[in-house]
Amino acid sequence: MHPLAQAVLAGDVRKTARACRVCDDRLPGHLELLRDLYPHTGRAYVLGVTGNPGAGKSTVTNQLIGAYRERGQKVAVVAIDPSSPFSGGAILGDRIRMQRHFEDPSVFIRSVATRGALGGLSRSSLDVARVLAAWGADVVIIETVGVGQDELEIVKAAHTVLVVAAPGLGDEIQAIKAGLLECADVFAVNKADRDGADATARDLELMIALSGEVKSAGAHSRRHAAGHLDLAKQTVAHADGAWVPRVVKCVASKGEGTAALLASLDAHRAWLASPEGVTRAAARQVELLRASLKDAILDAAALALDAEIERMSARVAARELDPYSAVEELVRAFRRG
Ligand SMILES: Nc1nc2c(ncn2[C@@H]2O[C@H](COP(=O)(O)OP(=O)(O)O)[C@@H](O)[C@H]2O)c(=O)[nH]1
Ligand SMILES: [Mg+2]
Repeated sequence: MHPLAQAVLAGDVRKTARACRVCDDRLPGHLELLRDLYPHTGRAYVLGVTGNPGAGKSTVTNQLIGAYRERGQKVAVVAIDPSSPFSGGAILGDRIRMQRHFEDPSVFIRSVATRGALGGLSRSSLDVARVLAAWGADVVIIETVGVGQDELEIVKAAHTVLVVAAPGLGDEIQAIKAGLLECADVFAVNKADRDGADATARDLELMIALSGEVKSAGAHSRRHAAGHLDLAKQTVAHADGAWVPRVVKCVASKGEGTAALLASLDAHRAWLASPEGVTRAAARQVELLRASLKDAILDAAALALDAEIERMSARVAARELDPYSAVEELVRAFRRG
């Protein structure tokens, strides 16, 4: 067993921090460490929190930490903010917003550095999340800015995806563009103390209802599973057992709405045990494994074909070879091993 694995499993905070660093920086032995820890990571509930910068993700996270702590649960937070990799400003802000939990030995807050490598960010964040699950966290919250493919990949690895939106930022439209609507399980419309929160919540409800209608229209001929929209109650129900994303208004800076938010997260967690929930988890697992495989193959190919890639690039640049044939040739070379 990796020397750090035992300490992580024993709940040693300092050594767990070191284990996080080993994984984040991919230091020698990190795969061995992760392999040793993996069998102990299945118990944790992983919550992905995403949304535009400034929407209130860290403030909401702070409230959720408090709520889970009240239940006596151990909580870990992995905070990622690719928007400010150098200044560290966002991370500092996050620290301030989560400060009251920094002294609590049952709360572990870890920030993950951004890296340029393709897929690197999602890989290190998920690895760190696993270390923290092995440390004994009942809940692992991964906070990330929902802007890119990398970030979507990260939250998709979570059991539940919480998207934090705020009025006046055009978050409803952003959510569609960024593909968030497809992967959000719960929307928090934060800053409900400001104008426009009702409108934002209504827009989101409507978009959820419409996307539900489209989905069930496709399935209609098969199983007559049309969703119905009840605007009066602001709820949408699907007959086919699919989860319908919920929209909850809150004022995270004052702790208002946290209980309702938690109730929705709990409801989603319970849904995950249903046949439809199990099916979704399986589909997500396939996606995840594909993504890891892509990373691994890219790494392996870049390593094995380094010289070959340079040679081919020179030939393409000199127009002796077209790029399509070059790629084909590289794939052949990689297959030959
Ligand atoms: N008015 C108001 N401001 C809030 C609320 N929640 C957070 N904020 C403020 O919004 C700013 C951004 O919050 P933060 O949690 O750092 O957002 P993040 O970038 O999404 O993590 C901070 O100045 C917070 O104090 C809220 O419910 N109402
Ligand atoms: Mg933040």
